[in-house]
This record gives sequence, structure tokens and C-alpha cells, in this order.
Amino acid sequence: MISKKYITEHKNKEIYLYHFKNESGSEMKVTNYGAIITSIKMPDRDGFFDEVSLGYEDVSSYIKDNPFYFGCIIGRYANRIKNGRFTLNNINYQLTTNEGKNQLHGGHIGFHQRTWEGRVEEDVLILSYLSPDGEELYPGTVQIEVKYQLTNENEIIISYEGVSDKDTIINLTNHSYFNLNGSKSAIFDHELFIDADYFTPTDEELIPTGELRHVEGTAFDFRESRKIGERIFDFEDEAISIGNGYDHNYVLNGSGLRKVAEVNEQTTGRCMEVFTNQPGMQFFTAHIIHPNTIGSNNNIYEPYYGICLEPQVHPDSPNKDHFPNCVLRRGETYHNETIYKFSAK
Ligand code: FUC
Repeated sequence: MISKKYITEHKNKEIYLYHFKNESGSEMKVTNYGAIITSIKMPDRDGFFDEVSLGYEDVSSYIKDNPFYFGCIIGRYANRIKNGRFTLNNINYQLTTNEGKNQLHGGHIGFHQRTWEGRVEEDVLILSYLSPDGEELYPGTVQIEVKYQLTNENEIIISYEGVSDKDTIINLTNHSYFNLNGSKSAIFDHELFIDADYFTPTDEELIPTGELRHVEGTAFDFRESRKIGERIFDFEDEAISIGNGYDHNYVLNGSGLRKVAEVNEQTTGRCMEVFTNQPGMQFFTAHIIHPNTIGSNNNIYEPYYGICLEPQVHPDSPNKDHFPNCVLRRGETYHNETIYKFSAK
């Protein structure tokens, strides 16, 4: 069931909070400002419901500033594009730049700071946003639709579609920070499995060098589930030191909609599986969260309090021929599907 509550007006548009509740009693809240998931409540092994995603209590906090990109949809291009430049159909494009000379997460005003149109169809919330030609200097007017659903099996299904009137590039993701221990401690003891043999190391500016590096024998090997904290501060590994922990894109094994990751938290028994049709996934351990950040439910966050698992195409794909395709041709439909499935053991 989805109920809708009016919150405020922002730049002449109405902002709502949509409250999802399923038959198992699990809940999710989403606002049409930034298409942000503001809250996810899931049971532990004793049936106790608690907050498993980082966020703020009030929607107004997100409108004021969401510096860590809690819960939002990122677009048009998730992660970084080197120098904010790319070439498509022999035309050189210069995008806006908002992190030094590079573009991060869509530029100055990304999709996470836009107001989306919302409509509810049964148990699905459909959020749409029309991104005009030239927005953040991207080519093409793109019609975006993001659908959010919370099933009775405790799956959060996010499906994305986009259609452009000109050839362009696109890479959408959701930037939720998960913490299966009720968002009450750092994520070092969370156990992680990622089905990937390779990751994409970066330079100091977090732009992939183009190398696909095998995870074997490195701190990046999560092919067998193990605690995130085990090697997170292996600073002799240059990649760990650049990312201040993990801030890296994995080259996911397989293709099509498949299981790519699993997180387990032993004290609560909570488990989250990730399924996606995307070729890559950014694994980020949230060192950027400011100490003493006041989050929802009066939780106080510190650095390393969340895990982002952001299915996507690899960062800077527009400038790397051997990286997955991120070009959306005129009239074609972009389709991304990602599922976060919760359970307790
Ligand atoms: C992730 C990271 C970035 C950035 C951002 C807020 O996607 O890859 O480095 O800090 O989130």
C-alpha cells in the first residue's frame, strides 16, 4: 500500500512523501524531490523493524542540502566523467564540471535536486522527469521514468527508463547508503559478497585509469563473503588509499538481471541481496560522512556508517572504448533494473 502526504512547495512545484507499507510490515518512504528514498524499515531475525538506510528525518533537509547524496537517483551520468568531456558522433561535448575539472553525479544540479512528477499505480510509484536539451550541457531532451516498488517479499524494485530525442549518454543509479544494524554503528562488521573478478582502479581524482584489475590476492576480493572491515584500511594498497577505503567500481560477472552481491549483518541477522542488469557496481564505504551527522530516528552518523552498492555502467565510460556502452541513441529506450532484497537469518 502506498499513501501520499503533501510536504511543501519548492520552486512552484509540490513536494510529497510517499509511504510504502507491505503485508509483512516493512516500510519505505520516497519523496518526489530528487526521487529520494528517505527511509527503509526492515525486520531483524526477531521481527524487530529498524531503519536500514541512512537519511534525514525531514524532506526539507534534503531540499536544503544533501551533500552525501543520501538515497537519491543520480543522473544523467552517475559517478565521474573526466574533464566533463566526451565525443559522440564526432562532436565534442563539454559538460558542466563540479568536482575540480571533472563532472560528478550529473553536474551542478543533478537529477537528485530536481522535482519529479509522481503518480501511483497500485503498489508502484512512478516518478518522471523531463531533462531538457542542454541541461548541465548534455545533448538531447530525455524523458526519464523511475519506478519504485516494495513487494511483500521485502524486495525494493527500482526500474529506470529513458528516451532521448538526440543521441546522448546516460547512466542512472540509486545512491542509498545501507546499514543493516539499524544505522547505529559503522559497517566494518557487515559481511559482503560481490560477484566480480575485476574492478576498475582509478587515479587520484577517482577517474578509472582504464585498467581492469583482477581482485585475486587484493583487498578488493569479495568473491567469498567476508567482513568489510578486514582490509578496508590496507593503505599500502594504493587503490584503498585513494578511496579512503572502498570507492570503486566492480566489473560484475555475468549479464542480464542476476544476483551480484549480498550483505549480511550477524548481530541482527539482516541480509540484503542485490540483483541488477547493469555491467558495473560502485562499492563505496562512505568515508565522506561528517562526524556527528544527525540522521533520521535520532541516529548519529559517523564516517563509514553506510555501504553504497550502486549498479551502473563504469565511471568515465564515455571516454573508454573498452568500457560498457553508455550511449542512448535517439528513440531507443534505456532500461536499468535493480532489486534490493531484504531477509533475516
Ligand atoms: C559515490 C562515490 C564518490 C562520491 C559520491 C558521493 O558514488 O563514488 O566518490 O563521494 O558517492
